[in-house]
Amino acid sequence: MKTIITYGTFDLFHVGHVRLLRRLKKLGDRLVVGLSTDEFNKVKGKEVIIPYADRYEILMACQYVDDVFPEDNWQQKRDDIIREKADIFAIGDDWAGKFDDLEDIVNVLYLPRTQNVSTTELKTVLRKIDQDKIDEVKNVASHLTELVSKL
Ligand code: C2G
Repeated sequence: MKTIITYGTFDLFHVGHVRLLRRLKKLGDRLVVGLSTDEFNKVKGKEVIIPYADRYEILMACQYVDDVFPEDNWQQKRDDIIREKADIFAIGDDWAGKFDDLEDIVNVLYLPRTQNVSTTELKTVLRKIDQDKIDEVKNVASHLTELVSKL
């Protein structure tokens, strides 16, 4: 039984996350994910949209994921790897080199990220949609005000 372990926030679950999890599952038999808690995301400096309970449920529904546990600090990886008997620690290459210190107990891999999609970009698009809607409502309101003033 070859176990793969990875970590992340997985906010606004998107195709970049799916492709990474699919690739990770292909490396072994069992994939376990350390999911960053809402509190730990504050430590990571990340503003999350989707709360931990929902991000947990979404990941557990993913066919590539066998188990999810909370990631609430930077130091827990070594203990997690030993508890889960992980053979491979893998994560996107935006973290290249950051976890090489774990090489004494696990095979560390950095995989290419999926280009042109990220939670940050999705948030920007969502904000833009909001702003467009606000502008549209403002235009309608000013048009109505103009019409009423002519009555
Ligand atoms: N990812 C990807 N392609 C993207 C976006 C993300 O391959 N377009 C990968 C990331 O490289 C990471 C995983 O999907 O391996 C989860 O991404 P994030 O939720 O952004 O993870 P991050 O906040 O980097 O958390 O202790 C490690 C951290 O918890 C990692």
